[in-house]
Amino acid sequence: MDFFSNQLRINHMRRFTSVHDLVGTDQHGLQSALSDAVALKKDPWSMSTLGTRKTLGLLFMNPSLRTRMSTHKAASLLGMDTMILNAGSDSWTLETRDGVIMDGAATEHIKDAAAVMGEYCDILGLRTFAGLTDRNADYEERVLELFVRYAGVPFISLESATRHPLQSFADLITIETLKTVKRPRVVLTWAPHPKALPQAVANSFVEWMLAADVDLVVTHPQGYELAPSFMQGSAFADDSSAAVQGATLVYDQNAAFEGADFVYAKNWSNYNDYGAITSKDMGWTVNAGKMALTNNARFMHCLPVRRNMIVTDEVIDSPQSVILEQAANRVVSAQTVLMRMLQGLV
Ligand code: SN0
Repeated sequence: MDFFSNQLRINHMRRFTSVHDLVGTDQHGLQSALSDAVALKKDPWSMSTLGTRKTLGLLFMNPSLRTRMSTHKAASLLGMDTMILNAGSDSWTLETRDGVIMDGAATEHIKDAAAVMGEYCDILGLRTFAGLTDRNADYEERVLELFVRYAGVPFISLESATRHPLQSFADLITIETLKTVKRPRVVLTWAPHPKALPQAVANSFVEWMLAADVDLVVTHPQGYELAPSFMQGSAFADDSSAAVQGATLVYDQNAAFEGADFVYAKNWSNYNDYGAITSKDMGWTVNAGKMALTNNARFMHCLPVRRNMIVTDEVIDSPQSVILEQAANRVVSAQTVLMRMLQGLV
């Protein structure tokens, strides 16, 4: 079943939910977005009046450190005001299922919250993690789509069930600014974790890397295969003639690391046995021995990270680790997206 075909394109509200929303059909689109990002990184205050008298509203259904602070900061750099709500703690508990009888704990429907926030704000953002129980609901992005439909203003994803586009854009900016070869070998490796995590960061990283000028290799234990539409680069692609080369899957982590210029570690739970953890094999932890197989690769992780589970202290605290550059570039990616939205380009 193709979860991506019709469902999500019905809703044409201006939005940033995946790489396709930034790049459109223009094959130079990504390069031009990257140029904007590099210019803003160099001169962060260059557009400081673009967002004057505009308000950004951010609704968090799940915890956040980087997304909350970097998006707020990005808006400030553009002269925008920001209002942030944490659902369930400093606002009402929200119902996200459409059409249910609200006789339980949830006080307000997300449709009403979105519509009201849209009255107060010029751009709205939402964070909503995958539930990891109903794959259809997650991969159809039911919560995000409901919110977008009722928001009535341009929308920016702060991580949804299947993607984390602001993170992936920051990751791409990091790779572009640090690469020493034109087309680097980028390896996304699964690593062990005590809890079931969504596939969003991994899906999204694959999606952005396939749109960029890199060789992408994905490595994970058997059973951790990502959704075929992401691995093939066809998720969301409207035009099936736009053949994108997919990611290369290598089950042997050591073989995958050979010659790598960037190693990106991330845990995710099963897509096929949806939400299951079928391995916690510490043999997959990124350590110095594995990094020695690479082409002096930079180590990347989106954070938060479980140290000495995903990666050893030795590697994450080494000069090869670029986790802080990635986190810093979260401001740049958010600022670029907000700038383009204010300019009417997204
Ligand atoms: C989230 C995820 O999607 O994997 C957010 C990453 C930006 N990560 C977690 O929820 C980590 C939780 C944990 O227990 O380590």
